[in-house]
Amino acid sequence: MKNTLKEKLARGEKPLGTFVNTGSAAVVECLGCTGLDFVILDNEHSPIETETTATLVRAAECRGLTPLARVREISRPAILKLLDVGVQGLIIPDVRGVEDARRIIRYAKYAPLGQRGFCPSRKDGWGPVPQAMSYFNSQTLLIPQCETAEALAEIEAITALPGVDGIFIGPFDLSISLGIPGEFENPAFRAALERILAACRSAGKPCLIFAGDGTAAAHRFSQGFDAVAMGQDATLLISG
Ligand code: 3PY
Ligand code: MG
Repeated sequence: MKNTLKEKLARGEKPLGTFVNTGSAAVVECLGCTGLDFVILDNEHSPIETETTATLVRAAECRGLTPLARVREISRPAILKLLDVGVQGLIIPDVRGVEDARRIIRYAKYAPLGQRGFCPSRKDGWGPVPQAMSYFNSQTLLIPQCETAEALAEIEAITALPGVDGIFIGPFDLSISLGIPGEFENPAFRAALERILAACRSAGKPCLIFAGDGTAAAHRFSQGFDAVAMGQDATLLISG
């Protein structure tokens, strides 16, 4: 299936999405009716596991939402199972540097970029043989998070890696890791964001970020971020 989020990013369309923590297919389908561009099915900070993710992917697809997933950890099975149920991109938390990024590429991209294992599965209609490998390499958005001081220190090397398709900034964890929890206007935090944006620009890759609400999302777009994940389905329900 074609990755419409990837196309929108390439056209500079500033896509907007949200995290999904409820695990509800009905909620995902309703989000698709709002005109959002993508959802991130959160396998890190919510009870959602791979089996539920497969159901939510179906719900997203039926309403034209691009389904991404945030993986629970950097491991071969965690990454492989999410990709095989048909998510169109992975957000990878807690990256600690360029070696972690290389490991992610190894697990998530087929040869020659990486060493992803192949098996007919939901993503390919349980059909095609490995000739589809280069197609999936091109369609799968692999997006490490920059949310640790260690990743920030190596962000230029991470963004330059072939196989890394963009960076997603986690403001909460990044500020905690920098010793300034929640201080999003602190000069050190602002400088970190500028450094990550500059690294993405020079690698020609999109820079995505989390924002708590619509006002914060508009602010991030005006600062030049390419896509924003605004809140989560649960917070949107509460504020609604
Ligand atoms: C963070 O702010 O740390 C995130 O990962 C956002 O989801
Ligand atoms: Mg985080």
